[in-house]
Amino acid sequence: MSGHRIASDLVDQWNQKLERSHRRDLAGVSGILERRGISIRGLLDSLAGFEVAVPSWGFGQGGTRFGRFPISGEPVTLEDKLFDAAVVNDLARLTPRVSLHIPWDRPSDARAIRRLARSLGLGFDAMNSNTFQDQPGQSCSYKFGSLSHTDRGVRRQAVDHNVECIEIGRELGSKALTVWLADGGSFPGQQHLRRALDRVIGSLQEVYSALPGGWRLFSEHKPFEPGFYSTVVQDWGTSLMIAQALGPKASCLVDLGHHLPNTNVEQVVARLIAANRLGGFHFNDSKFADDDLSAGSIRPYQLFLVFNELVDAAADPVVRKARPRHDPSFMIDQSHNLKDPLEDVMLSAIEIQRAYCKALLVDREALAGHQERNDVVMAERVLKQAYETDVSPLLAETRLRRGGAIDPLVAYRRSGYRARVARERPVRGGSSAGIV
Ligand code: PSV
Ligand code: MN
Repeated sequence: MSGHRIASDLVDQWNQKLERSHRRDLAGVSGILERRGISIRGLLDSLAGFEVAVPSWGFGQGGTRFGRFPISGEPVTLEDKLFDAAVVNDLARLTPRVSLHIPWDRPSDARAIRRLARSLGLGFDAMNSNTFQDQPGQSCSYKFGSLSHTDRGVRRQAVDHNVECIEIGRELGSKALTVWLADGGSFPGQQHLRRALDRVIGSLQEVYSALPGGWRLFSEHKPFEPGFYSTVVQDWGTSLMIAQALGPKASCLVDLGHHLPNTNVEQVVARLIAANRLGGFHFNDSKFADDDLSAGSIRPYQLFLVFNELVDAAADPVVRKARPRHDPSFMIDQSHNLKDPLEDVMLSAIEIQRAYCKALLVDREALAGHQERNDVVMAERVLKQAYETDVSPLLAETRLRRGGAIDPLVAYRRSGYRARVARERPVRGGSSAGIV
């Protein structure tokens, strides 16, 4: 069993070496922020409450349509993935929950997995169903759709699978189901565009009625792929129609990579907040399409602007009064085809936290005033001033206070974790293609 956590005394040792320079850096940024009238204590309190879930499928090496080049020590079992997730959380102290994909991560003994997770300081976030691939032994094929299929039997199978995901999630302590559908078509005429959506809504109503109390259902949109002509849940508008048709436990999930080029994603977020149907996020970044690149690696300003909407909404009395409560879930959904997945999950979580922290620095009163007076330059300057502040020492301080590493990447590399698990875990096949 590859249960190698990184010993906390090693983390402490490395922290001690870095502590003096960290204190100096922290004093520097604290001075700047205090001059702006920002309370460091309030900032650190908000950061202490911020968490992001990690994807179980993000710990294996991803690939492209053309090939996959595995890294040594890739996790093979769900247990392996939990050990990797625990390392990320132990060092960054930011990711205490794991989001599972079924059947990729179907636990053979859910109670034992829940116990193992707890012993590693982890819990479970949203469950993800998978009706975009056929599974061995399955009686119907999803080649022409799942919840939208013309055949009632296929729809039944897809509904049952989603209900099974809820049941597994219930045993694990999860509280949400994320539904992403590959349903759509690659050629005009293939599908009746309106009826396909009617069938998805009908099927999801059955899934919705199986949600236990306190659970939420997230509907995730995506414009294309695998369908290259039409996708049934192609954008936030359709996703919102679905959520509204289902009921208050249903809301929309925004995967940052699931938009056509140049979409104003922060405005999509603002609209979903206005409709009180923003359920959560799949964070990643993209240059061309659904590239699943590391969060903040291509468009860090966009990530900041998304958090700017979230921080603004959290302080808005209208949003605060809304029922069901505005409480979006934060999850990472990435594929790592070149980087060590464990390093990238960890660093991406920190980039997301960085965007949140910078959004907390926005002088909202000043911004509102400039907006009222239509002072475009000053309004933008307020945002830029927050965005350009180096908040790294505040993030490091948050980790340190929670028992994590000042520099988690160096701590991880020095720990020799990857080499240790490489000795234990069998090598997974390399040449075949595969996104995840
Ligand atoms: C689809 O591209 C997606 O974003 C969905 O969230 C899936 O569940 C995930 O990727 C994993 O393939
Ligand atoms: Mn996603």
